[in-house]
Amino acid sequence: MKLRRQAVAVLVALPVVLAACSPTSAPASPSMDPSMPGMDMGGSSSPSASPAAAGGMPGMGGGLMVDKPVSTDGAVPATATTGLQPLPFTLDGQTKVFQLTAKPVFWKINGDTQVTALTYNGTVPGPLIRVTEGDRVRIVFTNELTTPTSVHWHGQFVPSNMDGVAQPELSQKPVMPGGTFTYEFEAKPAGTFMYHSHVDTDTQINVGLFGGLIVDPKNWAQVKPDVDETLILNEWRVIDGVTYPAMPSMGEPNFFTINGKTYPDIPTINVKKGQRVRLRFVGAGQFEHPMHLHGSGFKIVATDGFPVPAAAQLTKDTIPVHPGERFDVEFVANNPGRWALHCHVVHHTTNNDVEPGGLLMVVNVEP
Ligand SMILES: [Cu+2]
Repeated sequence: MKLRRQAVAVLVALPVVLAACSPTSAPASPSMDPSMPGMDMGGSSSPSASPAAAGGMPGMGGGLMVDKPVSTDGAVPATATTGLQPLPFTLDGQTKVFQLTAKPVFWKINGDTQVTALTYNGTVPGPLIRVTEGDRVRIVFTNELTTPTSVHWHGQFVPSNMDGVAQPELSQKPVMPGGTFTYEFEAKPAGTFMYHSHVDTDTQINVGLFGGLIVDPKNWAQVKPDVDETLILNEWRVIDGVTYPAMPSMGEPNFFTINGKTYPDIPTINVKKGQRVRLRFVGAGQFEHPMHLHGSGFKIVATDGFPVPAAAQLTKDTIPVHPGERFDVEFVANNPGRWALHCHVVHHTTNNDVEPGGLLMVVNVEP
C-alpha cells in the first residue's frame, strides 16, 4: 500500500518536474543544488538568513528531487473561513480542557486559490489556545488524518513526555489515524507560542498543522495593550491547483499567508489614534520574513515569548521573523492613515508571481 502510494505520488508529480523546465512555470526546481540560479530568491537575501532559508541544509548535495503533493484523502471543504479563533474550554476541577482534532480540509487562502490543508479543527492556522501562566491545561487530541501525527507545544516548558516529539520518538509514539492522545501540562512560561505537528514536519507543518498558543502573565489585566493581534506566517506551493509542501529544497513557494490568508484577503487591523498596539509575529513556515510596518516604529517587547526589559527594547520598523521565532512588538498609533504591513522579501508580497499579494496587509489608524 505504501509503495503503491509513493508510485502514484511520483506519477502525479512528474508534470511538475517537467513544468519546472518551462520559463513560465512557478519557481520550481528538480535539483537540490542550492547554487543553481533561481534557487536563492529572497530566502537568502539577508546575511541573517537561516540555513534552511538559504538552502544550506545538510544533505542537500544533489540528486533528483521529486515533489510529492499533499494527499487529498479524506479532505472536505472547510466549514469555517477564519483561522486562529479562540478555542473554548471546559473545566475539570481547576484544569482547562481543550479539544483538538487533526483533519484534512480544502482551505481557501484567497478568493481564487484553494489549498489542500492538514489542519487542527478544520482551520489554518488551528484555533488560538489562550490561558494564563500557571494554569493546568489538558488538550484531548484526536487524529482524523490518514497519516500519523502528534502535537508539540513550541516553547512551553512541559514535561518531556508531553512535548509531542513523535518523530523521532523522543516523547511519545505517533498518534495513529483514528487514535487519540491526551496532553496535560502547567502553562509556563508566559508569552507568545505556537503548537505544531512533530511527525513528518517537513510536510505536515507547512501545509497547516500549526496553531496559536498564548500564555498571558498573571498581571495581564494591568499591562495588556488596547489592540492585540497575532500574525502567523507560512508559505504554500500550489501548482495547477495541486498543493505541495513549501520546502526550501523546492525553491521559493508561490503563495504566502498571514493567518492562512494572502493579500487582499487578510483582514485589516483597525486602530484608533493613541491606542497601544501589540503585534505578535509567529514564524510557522520554513522561510524568513522581514516584516516591515509603514508610518511608525515599534519596540520589541518580547522575543520567543520572553519579555524584553524596557531598557533593552530596540526600536525598529522591520523585524526578521525566522522559522520557529516569535516577536511581540508594540507601538502607540499616533500617525493616522492606512499603513502597509508587509514582508520585505518582496517576492513574498505576490500571489503566484502576481503583485500585490502574499504577506501584505493594512493597519488602519483612525484619527
Ligand atoms: Cu517573507
